[in-house]
Amino acid sequence: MSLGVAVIGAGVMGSEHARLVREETSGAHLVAVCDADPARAEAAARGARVFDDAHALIASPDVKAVVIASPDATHAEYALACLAAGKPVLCEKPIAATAAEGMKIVEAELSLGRRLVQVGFMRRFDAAYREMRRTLASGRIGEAVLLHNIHRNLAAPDWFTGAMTVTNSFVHEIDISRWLLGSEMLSAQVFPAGPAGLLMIVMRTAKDEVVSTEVNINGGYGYHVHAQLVGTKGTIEMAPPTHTLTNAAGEHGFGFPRDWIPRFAQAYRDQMQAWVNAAREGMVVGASAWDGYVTSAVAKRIVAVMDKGDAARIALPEPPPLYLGA
Ligand code: ISE
Repeated sequence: MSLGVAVIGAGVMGSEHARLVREETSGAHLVAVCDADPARAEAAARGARVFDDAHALIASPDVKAVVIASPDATHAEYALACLAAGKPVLCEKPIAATAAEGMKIVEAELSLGRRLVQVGFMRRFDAAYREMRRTLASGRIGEAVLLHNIHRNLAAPDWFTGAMTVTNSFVHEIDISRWLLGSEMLSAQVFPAGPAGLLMIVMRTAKDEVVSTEVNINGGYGYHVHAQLVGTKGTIEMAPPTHTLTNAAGEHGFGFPRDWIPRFAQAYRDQMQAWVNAAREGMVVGASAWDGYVTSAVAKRIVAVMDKGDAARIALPEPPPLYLGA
């Protein structure tokens, strides 16, 4: 039976998730969209029901699974309500505005005795990152030593505060670096560079790998994500994520999109299909609530030192058995 999916939040990501459910996902249909702005909700719903109260949407009997794409500060409240209703959730990153709220979601799953939350770390579904992980596992480039990440946005909106560079953008590198290397982060140091919005963050893992990341929320030319993994016997890095190269105006090359949706279009599609397939089987794939909590806990330590230039030690609790092997 087709899964009735509802989307909370009809901004850039919520509208895209609603479109994916409507047009590009098999085994699911869009039943409702909720947003404080009714016009935005109507536009994303395209005939599905519209709510202005997320709790009423979660309680609705035809809503069998929920995508949370509302502002970061509301994620935990809605994820906890979905868990209380026993409904599977695809929650946009970050899982919560604080690590403590992220832990509440973990605790709610522990008391239910099962996992219902997938966090929308869509890079885990990206073909390039997947190939880098497979290549490392094959032994072809030896043991991992270094991971260099670049994460540039075109321009940050006014409401994007300093800490959000870490809690909203850099959380992607925290998650994907843990996933690629299979290591937890032990320490981090932040080197602010140039004008506001550019951070160089260097982390060391429990296996002594070094992860360097340029997070630049005002890169000025487009959306650009790159990674290069250095091993003891070779390296693997992303090739330009385009299918074509253009010759025009005396130049040869490819363009950068304005935001992450075109760059990660297939990853978002695959993430949605994988979530729906798993939810229909009563399972969860992708990043777990524990992964979401860990990224927020690491982000919190980084935010605490980012203005001081100190190195932060990162101490994480052991994962509960529910999350082992997840
Ligand atoms: C945005 O919210 C996203 O999730 C994008 O994937 C990320 O690259 C961007 O920096 C964030 O602001």
